[in-house]
Amino acid sequence: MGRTKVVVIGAGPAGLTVANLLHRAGIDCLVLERETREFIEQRARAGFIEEWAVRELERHGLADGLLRRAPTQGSFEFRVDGVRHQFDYAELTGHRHFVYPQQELVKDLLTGYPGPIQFSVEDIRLHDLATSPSVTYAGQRVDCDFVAGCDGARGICQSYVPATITRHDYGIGWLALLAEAPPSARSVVFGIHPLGFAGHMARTPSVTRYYLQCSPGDTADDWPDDRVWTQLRTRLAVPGEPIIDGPLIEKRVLPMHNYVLDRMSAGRLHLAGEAAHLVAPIAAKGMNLAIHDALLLTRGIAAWYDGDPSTLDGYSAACLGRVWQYQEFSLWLSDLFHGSRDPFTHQLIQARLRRLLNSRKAAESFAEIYIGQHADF
Ligand code: RFL
Repeated sequence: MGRTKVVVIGAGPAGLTVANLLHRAGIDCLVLERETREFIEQRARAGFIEEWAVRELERHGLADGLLRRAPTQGSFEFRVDGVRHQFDYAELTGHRHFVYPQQELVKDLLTGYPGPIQFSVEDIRLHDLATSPSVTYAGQRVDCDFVAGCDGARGICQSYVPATITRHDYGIGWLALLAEAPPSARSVVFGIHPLGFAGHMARTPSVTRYYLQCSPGDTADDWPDDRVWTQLRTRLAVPGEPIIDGPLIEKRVLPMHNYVLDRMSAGRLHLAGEAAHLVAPIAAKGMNLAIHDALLLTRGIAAWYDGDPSTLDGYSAACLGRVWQYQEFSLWLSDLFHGSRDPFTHQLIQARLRRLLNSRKAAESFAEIYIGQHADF
């Protein structure tokens, strides 16, 4: 039996940010992760981090690798009917995205965290969450003041919070691809096409992420490499900008759906990141939200130890405000990306794009949420 102040469950972006921030605040914690260290250091997912999140990580000394190695991007391109429409959100907001593979951030956060962490931990159970929590696993028991439930969409912590879950299913799939090939364009590209959406996002100088809208029931076997590259070349086609192909090192179908719990806390258990809310990667928001939760949670726990429980009491509401903003934006963007198969909605999309591209006010409003706003932490 042992004791620590906070047990953090899950070593993804949410859990590792919480652990690092707690450690820097002088609050002991223990991190328990189901997978091996090698596995989580290789798990490729996100790549686009909003500038406010980077500045917050920087403020806590957690962004050295990111600032040294991540290029920034301040514009993207819509491609519709073979025409490129550039959208310069850095010019509108003064802020840019940092392009940094999620597994690199995870590696940096693991390296920066000098506290205890255990990998390959199975069968975690939580007890007495109302007043004096403890966590058991593999015949061990750890008592603590708080549990930070950061174990993602397939974790166990969510089941301990008696919350109502609201869900949305987009009714489509995205074939998520990673190609060992340099980016084919200088920025993110959103291809809006009657055959379905296609996306292009740089990850590193030699790896590029692509997405293809597909049926939600498709499997990777339905998408042989030839079909992938033909569809990407068709849906992203513009004169003079060829798609550079290469070996596909990831190919999997993501069902596009969202969910949000209406509360993120139960007694001394507080959820953060995808344990509490999932947003499909349409607007590249999930990891940004995980970092946002982690910042708010550690602020609340630090205030509690300083004798102020009210910050932690307001934790759920503070997180869910941004979560719902990003959910709404994701749905708005989904309508823009996925409606072109139908001729009527294709015309509506053209009208929406004209407004976005020709009205500075409409563009500013879009840009503000696309890059995300800084909050006070
Ligand atoms: P994670 O990253 O899933 O981490 C949870 C951790 O908990 C562990 N775990 C357990 N540990 C102990 N006991 C258990 N019972 C456990 N069950 C699970 C897991 O092994 C894991 O290590 O959740 P977290 O920290 O909330 O972070 C969320 C982000 O990973 C996610 O939102 C992003 O990847 C979403 N996302 C993107 N977000 C962005 O902000 N920008 C992007 O550009 C972006 N691109 C993406 C994405 C997600 C994608 N996929 C795969 C859905 C691109 C893709 C393709």
